[in-house]
Amino acid sequence: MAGIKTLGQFILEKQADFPYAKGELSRLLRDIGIAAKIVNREVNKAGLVDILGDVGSVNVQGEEQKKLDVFANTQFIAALTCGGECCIVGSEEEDEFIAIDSPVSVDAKYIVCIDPLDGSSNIDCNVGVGTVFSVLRRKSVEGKATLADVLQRGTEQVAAGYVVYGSSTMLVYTTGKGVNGFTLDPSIGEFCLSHPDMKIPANGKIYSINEGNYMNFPEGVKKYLHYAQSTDQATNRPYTARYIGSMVADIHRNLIKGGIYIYPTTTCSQDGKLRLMYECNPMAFIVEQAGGKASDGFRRIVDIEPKDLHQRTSIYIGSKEMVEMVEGFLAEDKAASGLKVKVG
Ligand code: P6P
Repeated sequence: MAGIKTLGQFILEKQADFPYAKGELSRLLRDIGIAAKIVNREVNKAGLVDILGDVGSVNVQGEEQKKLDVFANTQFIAALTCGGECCIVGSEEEDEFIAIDSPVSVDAKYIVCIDPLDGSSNIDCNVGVGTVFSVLRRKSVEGKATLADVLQRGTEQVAAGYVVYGSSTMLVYTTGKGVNGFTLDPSIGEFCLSHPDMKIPANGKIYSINEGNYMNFPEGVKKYLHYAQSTDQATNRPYTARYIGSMVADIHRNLIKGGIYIYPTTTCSQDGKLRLMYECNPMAFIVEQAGGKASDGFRRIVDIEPKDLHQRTSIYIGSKEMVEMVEGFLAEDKAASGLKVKVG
C-alpha cells in the first residue's frame, strides 16, 4: 500500500482542515463512495445481465427511466439511509424529496441532492455515464427537515462531487478547499488518489454543445460558435467539437484538458435542460474550485435562488476565459435586443 492514498484515508486526513468537524461529513462522503462502487459494478457488466433497457416508466422529467437509473437511485438512497448522516435526499429520479426516517438518522444534518445516473440514454451503447451529487447542511434546527432546507443556493454547498464511469471509474469531489480525483482500483476495491489538486486550464480549444439545436440557440451562442469555428492561428482556432451526451463525461474531459460545456436555452428548453440542484450547482462548485467558471450566461450558477427541486437552468461551464468569451457575445446580443426594443 506504499504510496497509495485511498478515498477514505484522504477524507479523514482532510477532516483535520475543519476544526469543528466531528466526522459526519467524512462518513457521508464514505457512504457515497460505497454506493458508487456498487453502481460501478453494475454499469461495468451492463449488457451481460438484465440491467439494460427501459423500466417502462417515466421520471418527473418526462424521461424514460432505464433499469440502471432506478438501480443507481436505489443504491445511493440505501447507502445514505444506512449511513445515518443524511436527513433528506433530493433525486432526479424522485418526484418529491425523500425524507430519511431511520433510527440512525435522527440527528442527521446533511441534505444530498443527486442525479444517480446522468447520461443514462448512453448506457445501452456503452458510452460513459456519471453520478453527480451536492451536499448541503440543513438550516432548520428542530423537527423534520423540509423543502426549505433543500432549496438553498449553490454557494451554500458544503461538498459536491461526481463519479464518471468511463474507461476507468473516477470520483472527483470538493469540500471547498480544492478539487481532488480518485480512480477506482478494482483489484483492491478502493478509490485511490490519482488527480490531486485538479485545476482547469484558463483557456482551451474544446467546446461541447448539441449543435443539433443550432437553429434554436440564442444569437449570442450562434455568434460564439461562429467565433469558435473561425480560423485564427493566434488563438488556436478553429476549436474542436466534442459532445457525447453525458454532461459528467464532457465536463470531466474539459476539466482536465480545458474546454467549455454549453447547454443554453432553446425553444424546446426555454429554461435550459440541465437541473440546477443536482447537476449544475455541484458541477459549478467543482469547476469554480478548480479555477474555472460556471454561469447561466449572465450570473454565477451558484448564485441562482432555487424555487423548485427540479428547476432547470442554462449552463456555460469550464475554462474561465472561454466562459467569459461566450458571456461577452450574450451581453452584446442582450444590449442589441434591448436597443431594438427601444428603437422599435
Ligand atoms: P441532449 C443527459 O440526459 C443530459 O442531462 C446531460 O448529461 C447531457 O449533456 C444532455 O442531457 C444531453 O442532452 O438534448 O443534447 O441529448
